Amino acid sequence: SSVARRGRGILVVFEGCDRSGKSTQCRMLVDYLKSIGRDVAHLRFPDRTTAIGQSINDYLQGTTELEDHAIHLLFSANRWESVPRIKQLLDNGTFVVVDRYAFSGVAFTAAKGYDVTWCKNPDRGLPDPDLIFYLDISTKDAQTRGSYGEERYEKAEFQERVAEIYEQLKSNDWKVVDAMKDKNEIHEEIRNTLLELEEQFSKTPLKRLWT
Ligand code: FDM
Ligand code: MG
Repeated sequence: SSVARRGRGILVVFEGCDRSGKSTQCRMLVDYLKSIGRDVAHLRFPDRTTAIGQSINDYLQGTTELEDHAIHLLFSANRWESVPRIKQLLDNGTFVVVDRYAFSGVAFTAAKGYDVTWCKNPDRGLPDPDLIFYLDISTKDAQTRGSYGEERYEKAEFQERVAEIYEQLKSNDWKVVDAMKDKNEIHEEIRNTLLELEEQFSKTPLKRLWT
């Protein structure tokens, strides 16, 4: 295009409990960025399309059992295997919008009773998201959106513990969004935040997570 290069792309992550609307908001943001002519890639973790992702999928669907630490490391490996692609996209000035990231990894394993620091270690050094949108919803409200699915972890009691770990992980720079608001209102809030901060981030080098 004839537009001057704007610097690197922005890494945007969506986190939140099941039924918080993450996937909807990711889609809306990706569609919006495309509509204004931006290059954008939409990723989600777990990425079930790879060999590692297939093992994760089997575990989530309950067709296989895996030891808790082992599955944790597979989720992390599933992120690491996509790092070359993420870096390349960002280098090319592409927005990367990600549905779940290392925070899900920590929240779901720590919710089983494991040490948060241990859970963070394998993901230390991943590309650090520029923006983290946390879609905040109570487990009660999430349940009013219809019953949970059939996959592992889709139980109210477990989701409650996941939410507690997210609370511990949240830092000041997370953008916490009230997930009970109207989805269009949430989308506007998110895109405004992104457009406001885009220039600033595109000029700062990508950092490494938890280092
Ligand atoms: N999940 C997801 C984890 O346990 N660890 C991780 O690192 C990630 C990325 O996998 F229950 C859990 C969260 C969820 C399940 O996620 C599948 P999706 O978003 O429903 O596909
Ligand atoms: Mg799910």
